[in-house]
Amino acid sequence: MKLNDLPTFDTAALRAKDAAHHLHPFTDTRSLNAAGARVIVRGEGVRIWDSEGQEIIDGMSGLWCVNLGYGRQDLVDAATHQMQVLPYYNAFFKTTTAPAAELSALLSEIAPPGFAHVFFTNSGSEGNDTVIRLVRRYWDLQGQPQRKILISRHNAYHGSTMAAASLGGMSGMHEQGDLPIPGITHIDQPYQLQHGKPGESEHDFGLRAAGWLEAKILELGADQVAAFIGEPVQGAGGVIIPPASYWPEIQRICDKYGILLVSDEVICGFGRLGHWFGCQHPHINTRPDLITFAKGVTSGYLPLGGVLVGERIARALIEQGGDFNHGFTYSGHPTCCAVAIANVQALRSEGVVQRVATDTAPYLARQFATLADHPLAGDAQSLGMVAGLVLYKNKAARTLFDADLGVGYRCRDNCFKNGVVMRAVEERMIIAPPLVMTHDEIDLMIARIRRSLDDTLAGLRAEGLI
Ligand code: PXG
Repeated sequence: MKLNDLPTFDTAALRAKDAAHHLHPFTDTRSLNAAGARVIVRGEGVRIWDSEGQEIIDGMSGLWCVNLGYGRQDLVDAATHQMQVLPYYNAFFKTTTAPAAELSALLSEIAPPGFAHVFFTNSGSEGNDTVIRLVRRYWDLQGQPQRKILISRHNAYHGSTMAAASLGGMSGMHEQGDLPIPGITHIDQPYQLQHGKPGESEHDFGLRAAGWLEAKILELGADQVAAFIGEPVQGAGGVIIPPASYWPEIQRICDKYGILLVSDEVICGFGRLGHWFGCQHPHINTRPDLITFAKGVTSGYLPLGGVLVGERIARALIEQGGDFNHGFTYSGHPTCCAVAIANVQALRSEGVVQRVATDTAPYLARQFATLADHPLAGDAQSLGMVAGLVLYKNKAARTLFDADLGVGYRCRDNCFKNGVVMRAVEERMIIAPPLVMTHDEIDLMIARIRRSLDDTLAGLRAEGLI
């Protein structure tokens, strides 16, 4: 469909309906309604368009998920075909469907060695709820039912259900709803800007940050601890890329105390870091027992998530476990699985994951790093197709703006105005563009980000804030 073929949208009427009836996620409804929501009506490649015709480069792949970009007819065809043949059937009572069986096998082909099984959910949040069920069931079956505690990190994001939000370390979420639920505790994140000591090398900081896990295990008693969960690179927390020394040390500590390691790959999976899973990136290099996935498994075209279950847990569950009393109506939804198959096949046959590693991500890294010469920006870093920088009030002195000024939000709004989606997370500005972005599109995206930094700086100067 061409843009010109689209129906016209009555933006004011849509905004009014949205304001009157739609409660948005993670949103202050009153201030959103005062401004009015932007209505997104179309996507093609790495671009989206709003109802007023503005073209915008989607630097966030929707919400870290549209890995293949928009407008993929093969994914549409896969969904259409499956909906015509069998839109839905369940996997509960001795039945399966062709897409669920095929996708299970395909995932075990692309997963790291030892991952022969998958449990399907609809979302990453449900995936992480499933992780808790699997981990506790595993230790029950091992005759160690007291091993209940999961250790996570402050400022982690693991989802929005009660359990996933508890696993996450977002204080704003914990404050609303008496979270975390019992049996979940947090250590500090490996964010050197926040926790580094003067003069400390990145390497040493990474080892010290991993050491917080060992200290927590010793504090709780190793025989009480079931698992450690982390995102290879924290996404929603602001693209926090840990030092290379961090994850291997976390792995060593988990091994030492026999604690399960869970890699939450809802963002880092399906090629985002240039490998099928983030744990395979040499910078991360872990051997998890469970891998949570969602988002990129379908490039966001339909909702699907799940948990890849490593050998030791799968064997216990299958050989000793009997019924596993857990599942969702839409676990293994055939239409979602059909789209996932088409998506994985395209990522593979078009060499997208490989190209990210050898070409697209290195190019993005070089171009993104140039932003650090802007007076407002520093620490511009990326890993694979995620990148983040820090907005500094005074870069030389490494001082940050007062949070009340909302400088990140000003910058984000300027980005939208200039035709690029970039997210603000406190002092950090972040992107996670589609994996299929070309060099020219990267150049254009970086130019628009630079212009937005200029506009933000000009605005701060005009108000006498800098
Ligand atoms: N784990 C990770 C690492 C995630 O990034 C989830 C779990 C939960 O997935 P579902 O499918 O339940 O949303 C996520 C989701 C943001 C933002 O502001 C990020 C996510 C979701 C919503 C907002 O960056 N990530």
